[in-house]
Amino acid sequence: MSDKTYAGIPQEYSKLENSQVVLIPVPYDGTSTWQKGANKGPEAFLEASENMELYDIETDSEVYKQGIFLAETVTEDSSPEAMVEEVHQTVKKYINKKKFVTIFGGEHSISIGTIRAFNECFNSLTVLHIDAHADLRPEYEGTKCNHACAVYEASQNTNLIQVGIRSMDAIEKTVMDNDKTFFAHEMVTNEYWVENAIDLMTDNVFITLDLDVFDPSILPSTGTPEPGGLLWYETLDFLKQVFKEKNVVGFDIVELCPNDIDKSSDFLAAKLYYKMLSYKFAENDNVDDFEDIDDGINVLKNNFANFKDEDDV
Ligand SMILES: [Mn+2]
Repeated sequence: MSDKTYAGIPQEYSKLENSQVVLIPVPYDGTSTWQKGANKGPEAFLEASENMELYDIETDSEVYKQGIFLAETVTEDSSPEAMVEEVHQTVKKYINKKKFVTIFGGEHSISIGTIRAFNECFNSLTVLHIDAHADLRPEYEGTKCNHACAVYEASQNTNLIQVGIRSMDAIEKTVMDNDKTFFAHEMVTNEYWVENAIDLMTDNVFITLDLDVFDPSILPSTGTPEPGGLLWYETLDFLKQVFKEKNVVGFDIVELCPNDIDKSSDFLAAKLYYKMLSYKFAENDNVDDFEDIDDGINVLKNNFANFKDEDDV
């Protein structure tokens, strides 16, 4: 066991028993079709996190004090199916310990396992899929566990809402629910897309965020960059609103494909992760945006209000 902690936080905030948050690295890159390198994502993300300020100005909080446990890395890569099953079981293990579980990839196929675990543990789950790509193929290159199929299963058995989409195959139209899809080219002119998307969500929300949803001008280090993506503050405003109005039960962030020359994407990913935790556990009700939010502990209790008992699973 290494004594490495998330972001170099003190040991007292990094032990499992003291931690509300669990972070599971999954450096899997077995099915990517173009640029390889998402296997190096978790390492680059963790390195950038160590060089980040741990006080969040906006929420006036230090969310690491809720405790963030860096779990063992999921290394299973003998097949896409075996990897998905290992992710599924690992995530479920920590959800059942009543932790707020977060996962950092790796390519997007890992989310088939993360979503399966959350969907088994929480009632009426909404999956908020934030991505440039629709990822709705039932099967691709001989497997249902390809990154191009990341949310097909979720489209069949959860309330799937897709945001930022700007690349897909015609065949995916047969699976896609247009009423629950927010295309990037429409979001540009629809000032109500945030409210519209939130109105479609049930209370329990799992977020799967593919970093290629961001515009390549602010996040170039990803396997399949697409022009016309989201920018930093509009994304944060949306996420903040979702965390405020819904019971976000966990999230994953995928497809960081780092390179040696430009580290800015690694830092964006690190900051994004920390921002999402800060929104989840925001305690300071002096901040206007959070005046309706209970303190962090109540938020977490609420998190499990709709938790299925293990016997129900
Ligand atoms: Mn994508």
